[in-house]
Amino acid sequence: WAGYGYSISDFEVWDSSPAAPAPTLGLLPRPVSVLERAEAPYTLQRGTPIVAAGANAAAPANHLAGILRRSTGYPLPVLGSATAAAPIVVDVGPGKGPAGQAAEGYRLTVDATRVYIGADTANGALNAVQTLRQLFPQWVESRTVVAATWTVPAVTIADHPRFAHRGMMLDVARSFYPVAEVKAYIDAAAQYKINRLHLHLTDDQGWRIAIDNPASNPSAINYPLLTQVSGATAMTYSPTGQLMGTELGVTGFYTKADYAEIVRYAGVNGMTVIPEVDVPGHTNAALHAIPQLNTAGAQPQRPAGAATVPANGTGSVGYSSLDAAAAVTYEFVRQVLTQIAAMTPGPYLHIGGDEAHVTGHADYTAMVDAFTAQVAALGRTVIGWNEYAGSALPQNNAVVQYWNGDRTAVANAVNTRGAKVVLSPAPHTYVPQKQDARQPLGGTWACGGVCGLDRHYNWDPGTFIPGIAQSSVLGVESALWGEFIRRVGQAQYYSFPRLLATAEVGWTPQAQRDYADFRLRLSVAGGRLTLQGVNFFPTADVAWR
Ligand code: TNX
Repeated sequence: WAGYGYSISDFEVWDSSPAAPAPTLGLLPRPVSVLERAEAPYTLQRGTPIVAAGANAAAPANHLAGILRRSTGYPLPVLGSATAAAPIVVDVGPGKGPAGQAAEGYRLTVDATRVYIGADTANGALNAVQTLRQLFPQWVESRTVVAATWTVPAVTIADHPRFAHRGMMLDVARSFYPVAEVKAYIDAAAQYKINRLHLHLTDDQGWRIAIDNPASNPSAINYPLLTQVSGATAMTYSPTGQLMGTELGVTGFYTKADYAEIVRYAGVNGMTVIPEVDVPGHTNAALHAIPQLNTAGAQPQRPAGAATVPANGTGSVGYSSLDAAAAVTYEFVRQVLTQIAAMTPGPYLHIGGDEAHVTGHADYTAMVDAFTAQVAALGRTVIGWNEYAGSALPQNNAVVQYWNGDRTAVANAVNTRGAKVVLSPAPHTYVPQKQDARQPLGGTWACGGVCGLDRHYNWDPGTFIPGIAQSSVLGVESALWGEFIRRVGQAQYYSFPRLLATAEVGWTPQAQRDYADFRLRLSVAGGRLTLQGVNFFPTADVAWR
């Protein structure tokens, strides 16, 4: 056998025992270095405490305790570092993780008497927690208490991610996901070390984030109308013209308190929230809600006598635009970005910029240049879809998210403006594309047919954009567009298991990735996902067991 699960440096301590059938710890994503030792396993006991050593260890230690309590029924108290000889130790501080991997690296060592997690940061320790839970029997994922022997095999793991950005995008604009559903989606993804939650908050069909009236309001815009009017609209048709019948898009919106709760919950799970306000196209919902935006150059034009344009719940794209010539456009976008920045602790604000098909080139550039400058003025890093790559992006302070089209423009933005890149190429990361021909709904444009698990796994983000240094690639992101996807159960059905491919593409060194090996590990994940209630698609590409 081919040294499955081992790194080269481990071979010196590996004896020459005969071939064994497909040994697998089933770890997803595959860690950089795993040494499975032929020793007695660790067994969790009812009386075991978890020790949090270091100020930043409490959160990951509590997260671990929360995961283990649910199925074991053990109390698993989390203690301060006074009792450092305890069997489970979460040790966070400088130099505790693997050398040179301070941001997210971790060590995980298990022997018969002890589980040790060492990391420089809380996020590193959280990554170790997600690995450790996968080493327990699958019943650890049960939502009710199970009588089991809770063993963990003796291992030595040293691990860190290939890319800092391992994201997932949820389109809450076409069809809304209430906070509880977002949390369920976070839970399912966080276990695979997905660490960015990109919320597509606004589009033609709906506006999902509450904005208050500011003290200074030159155009007297009634900002709460955004959600009062356009929180009540959503998709009505699929883009292929199939009537959605009872599955109309879900309406709703996040209050500022809801959004804060999503940010908090994401943070507990190691995820940074990236809010997107899509401008200058994809803005019918804003034009429908706010009369002042309906100036002469805005698209579509409001009917004679009407204050705003009608709601449009179809899936057509590229028909709406803000007006580059109207001062109110810039006042509005600045106010929205300012309020969203104030409730977003993460460093990024996403301004969309995609598919502005009715916006003239000069108008598009004028608006995007202004909006990217507004984000920079708010002290944040702007992200936009790759259509905006040719704009005057803030120097060394912009991210291009590639989905389709011209890769040369992305390379130019990197090489002339110091931009970074997040990769969401449609054939490799778009989950509303069909993953199996039997799926009744789903796009086929990205792959000329099915975009199966293999397409999501077999690509290299490091070489995808020719002519840029790999260090310019922040990472990868799965994109869930919502034209025909309703509720978290369907979202999971389209995302899983392909999101696990993206998770591994973003985490594991290219040279250690292998599709057959991935499918083997994935085959044992189905039981865990089932116990968690994650509605994954049982693709025929995997021999589920
Ligand atoms: C293109 S990808 C869009 C979205 C659609 C998606 C799928 C991108 C930046 N824009 O508006 O939802 O295709 O139809």
